[in-house]
Amino acid sequence: MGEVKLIGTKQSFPCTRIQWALKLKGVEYEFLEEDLMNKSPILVKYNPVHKKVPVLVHDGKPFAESLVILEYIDEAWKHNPLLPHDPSERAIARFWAKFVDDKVVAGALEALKAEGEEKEKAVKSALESLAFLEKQIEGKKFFGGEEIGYLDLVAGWIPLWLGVMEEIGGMKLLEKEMFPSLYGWSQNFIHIPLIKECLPARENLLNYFHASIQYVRSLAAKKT
Ligand SMILES: N[C@@H](CCC(=O)N[C@@H](CS)C(=O)NCC(=O)O)C(=O)O
Repeated sequence: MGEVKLIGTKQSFPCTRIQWALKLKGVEYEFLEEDLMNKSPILVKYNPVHKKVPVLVHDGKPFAESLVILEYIDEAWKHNPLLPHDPSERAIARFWAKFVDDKVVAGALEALKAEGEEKEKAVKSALESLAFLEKQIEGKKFFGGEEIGYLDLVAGWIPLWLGVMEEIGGMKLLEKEMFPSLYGWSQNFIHIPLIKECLPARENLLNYFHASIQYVRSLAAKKT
């Protein structure tokens, strides 16, 4: 199995994706908590391009970018597969994973940051992206079917992180009436013990997002 270390932070959902994958595979790992305000030499050494978490270090070899790391984990430890077996289904899962990061995460962050008229536009756009995801989970227990799979881990930030973004941003995105399937999935997912045990405390996340949004707004105010 080899030595496995995960460089990350508890508040980061890309890092939580990796913790979930390692736990689903039953892989023992050491969690190296990173201070993103004062990045460690080991983070800079292992992810010199982006200097971001998560970084998975397996037998001394570093891997960055959470979607890439999830695929690595799935190939390095083949039991309890995360991605579907069929090549076309694998490609489709990858497509939606990229959509989650490029459109759903980015859209929710835009809506969180925006103010005034811009907020209305950003919320509308985030809702359009969520509507596409709703279609993907309709009639299914998990995105992966009967078992938790790759796309569930990628979308797994929605139940907790999106709720925190909604609270800080004074907006509602995941409406039960508008997105019944996605809402149902998120309630089910967050209560699975293995999923729950890797989640950060909601209070800590609220403080983290609150501080981040104030910082972003103070930078924007300085520019104007
Ligand atoms: N696309 C990357 C995103 C990683 C990312 O944005 N990590 C954040 C924490 S959630 C980070 O390390 N930020 C530090 C920085 O931007 O300097 C992934 O999926 O791994």
